[in-house]
Amino acid sequence: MKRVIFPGMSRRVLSAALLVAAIAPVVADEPRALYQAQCASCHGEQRLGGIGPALLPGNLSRLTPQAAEAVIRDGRPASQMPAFGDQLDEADITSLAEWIYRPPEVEPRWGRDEILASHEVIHPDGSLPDVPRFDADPLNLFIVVETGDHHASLLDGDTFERLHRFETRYALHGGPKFTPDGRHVFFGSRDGWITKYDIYNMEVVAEVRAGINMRNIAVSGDGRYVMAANYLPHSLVLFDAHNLDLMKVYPVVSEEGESSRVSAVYAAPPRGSFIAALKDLEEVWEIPWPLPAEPVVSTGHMATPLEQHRGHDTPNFQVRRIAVPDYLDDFFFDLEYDHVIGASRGSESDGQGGMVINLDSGEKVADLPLEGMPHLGSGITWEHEGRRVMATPHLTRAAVSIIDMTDWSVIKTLETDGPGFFMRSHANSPFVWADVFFGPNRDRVHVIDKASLEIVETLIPEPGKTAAHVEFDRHGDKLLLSLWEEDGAVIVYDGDTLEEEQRIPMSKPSGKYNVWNKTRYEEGTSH
Ligand code: DHE
Repeated sequence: MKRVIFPGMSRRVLSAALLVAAIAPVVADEPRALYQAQCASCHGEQRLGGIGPALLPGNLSRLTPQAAEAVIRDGRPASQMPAFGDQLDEADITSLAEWIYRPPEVEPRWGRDEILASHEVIHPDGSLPDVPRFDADPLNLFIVVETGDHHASLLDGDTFERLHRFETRYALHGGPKFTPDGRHVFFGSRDGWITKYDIYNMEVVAEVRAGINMRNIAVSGDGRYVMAANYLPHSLVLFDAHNLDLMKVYPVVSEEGESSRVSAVYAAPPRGSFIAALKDLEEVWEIPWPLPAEPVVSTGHMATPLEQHRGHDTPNFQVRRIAVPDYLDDFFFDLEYDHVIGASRGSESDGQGGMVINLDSGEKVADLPLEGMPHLGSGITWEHEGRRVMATPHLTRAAVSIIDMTDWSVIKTLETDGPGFFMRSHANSPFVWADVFFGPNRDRVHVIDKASLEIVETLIPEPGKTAAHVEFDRHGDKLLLSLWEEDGAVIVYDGDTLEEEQRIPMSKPSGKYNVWNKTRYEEGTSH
């Protein structure tokens, strides 16, 4: 058996892998040693997850052992799971697949007590000054997540000066979420940590660990609550956003007692609720937060109490179960949050399409022919010839699909230079930016004209280097694109001329998040 070095693996992870390998010399027929040598650096020594998901029987219910062998052999598209077929023989692959279905020696636990014990308030809410310690427009700042050395940078969105750079928890995933005033931002890490950062004072103010293997977090439209979605344990966890005090742990279990991982949780401000995508149950969960007495005006779609509707009478913080016809673990919402467009992935029936569910009635209103794993979470919308359209990239198909949201028909399929991960625009921009994240053309970015629905330009900022994920400034004038490499950069472009203006060195920058766009739920960005 040969030893594997993961492509693109950071030095920190690599040294962890080598350390594990050094401690546990590999004996070919011993699955524990094989696992430690090949898998532990990403999936955790105890199989509790890391950069990769937890590998325990309770988290593999949608994967047959044969499919697990195929993933080990061939890798998993659209994830960081590489193919081991060249390094491991069939006996090793079978042995590893069997190992991950064995019950753990000690059942992992992360409940109330563990969450409370992890909680740290560094600067209690209200104890730091209320005025920014910088001159920049506080609504035109960018947060840039740097996954190479686990840092984040705060950029002035007008001058692109770096105001602060600070260490984050290991392997942040999902977008950081802002309070509606744009003063605080919350980060979620794959290993379960939630960090609250005070942008005005450029300080981490509170932290808590919500789970062992977490997916993402959401912040309520009024900025008062934070919800975390976990793969391990199977839970949603609610916190008071002020100091990250624990409010409630929701075990995610069906009425028949079957438990489920949570793929992700989203805030739906017009509905006044959190919406959770469940990985192992054919249900969507909606959990309302208390509606404010006064209208909240800071998000684009939350103007008056009249516009706030729930379409149901579920009490605050109680779960409303919405039964759906399939597993739905990747979501996109219409602007009003009346409908969720969902797609199933992570099972053998991967990526055959999507469906549209009315969140009030729970009824399926349309099927969407979107084979090739649409990445709905990256979808964006705009007005086209008097109709609202949405566009989504595909994780396993070189295409961008454009859908008319009035009748849910696919009106255009654009051929791209490879499967993409992220798309972005801004209401003030005539263009949509779509990256080519996978394959030999991962150094390319397509620019699509919103009026003609055609690719009008393909940029190659740095040949051979992955170019991905765009975010506009608050005005839609300039945008940032990541050179997604260890010695990477964010590149500032002019949104109209498409000319490069400057490069800011960064360590494998992934997502970039503009305060205005996020707090206003700008139509061209993720929410
Ligand atoms: Fe993500 C967001 C799921 C792999 C980088 N990713 C999201 C969200 C979901 C999701 C549900 C939206 C949550 C949110 O923002 O609150 N991602 C998944 C997967 O299921 C998948 C395919 C497999 C997995 O390992 O989890 C996956 N994601 C990746 C990566 O491999 C990426 C490229 C690198 C990384 O850091 O893990 C990656 N995902 C991101 C980023 C966002 C994200 C940067 C936020 C995008 C945004 O602009 O809002």
